[in-house]
Amino acid sequence: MTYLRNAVAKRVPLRGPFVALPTPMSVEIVAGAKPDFICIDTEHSPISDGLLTNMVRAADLARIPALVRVRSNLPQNISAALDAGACGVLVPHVSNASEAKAAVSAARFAPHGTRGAGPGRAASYLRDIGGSIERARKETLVAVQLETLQAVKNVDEILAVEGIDLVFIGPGDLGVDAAAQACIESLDDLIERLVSAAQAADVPVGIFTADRAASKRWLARLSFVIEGSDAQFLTLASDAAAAALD
Ligand code: 3PY
Repeated sequence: MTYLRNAVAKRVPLRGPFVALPTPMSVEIVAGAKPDFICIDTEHSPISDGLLTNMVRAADLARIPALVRVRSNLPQNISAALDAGACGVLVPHVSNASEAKAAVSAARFAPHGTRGAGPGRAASYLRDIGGSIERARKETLVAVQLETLQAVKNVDEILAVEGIDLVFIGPGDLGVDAAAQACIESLDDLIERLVSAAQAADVPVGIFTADRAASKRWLARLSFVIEGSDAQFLTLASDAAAAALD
């Protein structure tokens, strides 16, 4: 059976949006367009853990894999997403090997990590603890987000961390960090360095873009793109509707 981690490993081209609006309705609306996956964004939204569970439930009903961008690289954020039934986590702001190892450890059960075996939704509430652990060992996707100059500097050591399924480039934050540190290298060059390093290490690599044309270009080179967000789609549609009334 194909599951998201497997598709990422096989470099199947995958595209899907962030879902940041804190409601399962938004998952249902976005899922109706049949993306390959959605990424529920708890880093930049007021999505509580309880609400997150209902959003994952809505994605399950629509048969769309739900990845969760966790609030931060803390074990409790990572296990909350996975215990809710997410198929994987995207961990923001990973800048060196020890942060990457911490993300992998929190997301994987022993012997590959330290995730606690909570009999929550992912384990059918006590009915399937063993089965859910076996499934998680096979299917849980661990993606780390590279979005700082430190991550560019340390990319090879991050790529060497065992258990990382995907490195994901955040051009927005990388651009902010580069500007703040008066980096003389262009954002495009920094991104290219990350892409080349990941490809040389044979680790799947993805990127965020809010632009459809850029998304098509990236999908021709990388196999994983997060395209915009539900909030962005609503903004664009609201502005277009307002302009049509002018
Ligand atoms: C970035 O571009 O930095 C992101 O985090 C995408 O949301």
